[in-house]
Amino acid sequence: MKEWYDAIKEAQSVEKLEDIRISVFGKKGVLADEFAKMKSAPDNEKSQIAKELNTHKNELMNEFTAKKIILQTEELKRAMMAEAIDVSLYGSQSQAGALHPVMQTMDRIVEYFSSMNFAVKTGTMVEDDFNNFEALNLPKYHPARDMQDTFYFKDEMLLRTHTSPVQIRTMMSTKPPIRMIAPGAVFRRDYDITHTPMFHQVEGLVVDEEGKVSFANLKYILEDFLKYMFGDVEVRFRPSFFPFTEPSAEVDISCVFCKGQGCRVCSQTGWLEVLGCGIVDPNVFKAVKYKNVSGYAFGLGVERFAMLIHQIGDLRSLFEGDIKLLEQFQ
Ligand code: 2U9
Repeated sequence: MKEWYDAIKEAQSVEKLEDIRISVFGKKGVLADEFAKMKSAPDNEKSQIAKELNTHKNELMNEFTAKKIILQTEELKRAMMAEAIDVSLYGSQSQAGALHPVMQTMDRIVEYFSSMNFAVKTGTMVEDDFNNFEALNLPKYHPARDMQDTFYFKDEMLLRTHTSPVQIRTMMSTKPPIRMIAPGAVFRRDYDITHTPMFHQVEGLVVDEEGKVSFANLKYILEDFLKYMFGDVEVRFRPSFFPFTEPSAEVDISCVFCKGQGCRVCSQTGWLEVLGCGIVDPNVFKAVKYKNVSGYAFGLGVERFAMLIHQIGDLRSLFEGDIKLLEQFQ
């Protein structure tokens, strides 16, 4: 029997102890075996053997119970240590997101025009030929359509090349006066360091009774807006052409990098082109059945503004999802 006392004493785990219990106390265990053997012992020895076996049975059971408590306590302690949480450790950090620099710029532009009482209107990115081209004095086969090649669906549906369809739809559904901007994503078949197939525009339109809206009004608001966006810059208007405005102008600011002295960014001219604008062409009003009105309109590319504000060299870098670049503008 001694070896079983030793076995219990030396058991290292509850599992091992359980094996020992089965070997000693089980139906086919050592004690059962010894009691069976006793039956064939001489009668006068039986009671002595039974007494000894019962003593072993009780003592082994005591040893077993005590050892089991010790092993269970140790195992519990080990498990608790393994699961312990070090509250002094840093947690896994989740990074707070931020608005993309293009959206930050867009918000600032919208903020200016909202403060000047312009309503903010949006539309759909998939448009039809009439609202995107025809109504804007860009009939089929007009050469100016080449500059706004886009992605076409069937049934004359396409990805809008500018946000102008929002102004067309607004005029088709509301009477003048109109004072609105249309911010949003637009699409063109373009790809180089200053053009991406998707970019963002903010366009503006003001329409009122004939004679109430002038180029002077347009000039005032755009100069004020550009000073709001870029600080103390010079602003100049250059005659230009757009199918939907007549007369038309392109608007430049003095170069924000060299203060007009001439540098690589402004191609030594001292000026940066930032906007297009003009007096709304009568053909546009004809298309939306507006009579006896006049209006001005303007358009700008938000990415170009973001690049000039943040001094970003390659437009495409804004769309690469590069966290290191984006983190700089939080
Ligand atoms: C209506 C009538 C007229 C919107 C205008 C521009 C001039 C212009 C460019 C700026 C940079 C496009 O994103 S860009 O490449 N836009 O120069 N946009 S006038 O004229 C309108 C719009 C709607 C009904």
